[in-house]
Amino acid sequence: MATERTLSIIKPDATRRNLTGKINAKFEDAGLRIVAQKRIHLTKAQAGVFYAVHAERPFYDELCEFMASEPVVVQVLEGEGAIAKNREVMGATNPADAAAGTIRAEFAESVGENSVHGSDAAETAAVEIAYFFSGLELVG
Ligand code: YYY
Ligand code: MG
Repeated sequence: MATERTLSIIKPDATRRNLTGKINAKFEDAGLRIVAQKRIHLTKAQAGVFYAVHAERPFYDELCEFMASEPVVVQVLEGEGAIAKNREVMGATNPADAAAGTIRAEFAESVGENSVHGSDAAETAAVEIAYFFSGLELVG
């Protein structure tokens, strides 16, 4: 399997509870390397562009409000099969369905406030990384 990069976001429910370090430890324990990271406070409009794929879904407005409610930590994770590995470490979207030991099982508060985002495919990872980072900020 090839070395990949994926876009991760530690969401407002997790930054609010000061869980950045605990979540980063989960990534590192799984062999994912943080090659870029910054703490930012998204506007609702910026969150809306990021989640544009969900624009027609009933939860879209609430999702964008939530993502702009407090700071987030955006990061690029690198490793063998990083996209799938990160999804595995994150756990299912709904924490009630997330496997034991995953970030969402341990930390997520609800399906909406579920602590982390991770890209779902190589194409989306490339677009999402470029949304937040310039090439110079990726330090592998
Ligand atoms: O990729 P992932 O975050 O696991 O789930 P998506 O289906 O892409 O949905 C993005 C985001 O939207 C999810 O993390 C929470 C929110 N959401 C929601 O609030 N209610 C749903 N029924 C589904 C998703
Ligand atoms: Mg998704």
